[in-house]
Amino acid sequence: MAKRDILIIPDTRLRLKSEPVATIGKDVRALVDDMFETMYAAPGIGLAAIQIGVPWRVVTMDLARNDEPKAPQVFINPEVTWTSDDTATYEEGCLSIPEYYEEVARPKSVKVRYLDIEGKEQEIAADGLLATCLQHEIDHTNGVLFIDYISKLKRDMIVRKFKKAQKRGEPVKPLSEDKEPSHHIG
Ligand code: K1U
Ligand code: ZN
Repeated sequence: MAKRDILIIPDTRLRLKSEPVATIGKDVRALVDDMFETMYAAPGIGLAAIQIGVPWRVVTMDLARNDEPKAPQVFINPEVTWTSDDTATYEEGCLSIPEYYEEVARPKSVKVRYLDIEGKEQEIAADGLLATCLQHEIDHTNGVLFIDYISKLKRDMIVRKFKKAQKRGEPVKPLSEDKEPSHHIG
């Protein structure tokens, strides 16, 4: 098991459409182990393989609270098969866009078909945080980021800040700590 580096925007690999997994062998199981180690260390509640640079349709997740036992979940080739008409808004974060949180409205309930780690086809009906997190992670497998659902003005501002920080080799400060008036977003 190894903790891997998480890609940060504007890394163009985050915009790739990941490939379906054909066979769940040793390589996929090793990838899943590395994804859990990386996700728990971050810490995060979900991770898509492309976030560690692997363009395969593999997602890990653990929505257990700190006071609950670990509840690791793996979704291979996950596909949304149904979405509710009603939406729910959740303040989302992303390990590839550290320190930024924005409210995103998505279908409140979804059904997702996927393969489990044994290669068995499963379908899950999800709502609440599970539905939000599944949609966020499936978006990653399609090269979509949660900032694609916010205004272009805010998105451009965020991407610009990360590009600037990357050039300077600096970490990015949360927008709330950024005192330059021209960077205010609201
Ligand atoms: O995919 C990712 O970038 C992981 C992301 C998942 C996610 C969070 C919120 C809404 C939708 C999807 C994260 O895990 S961000 C970190 C986070 O939410 C968190 C971290 C530690 C404890 C609790 C939450
Ligand atoms: Zn994310």
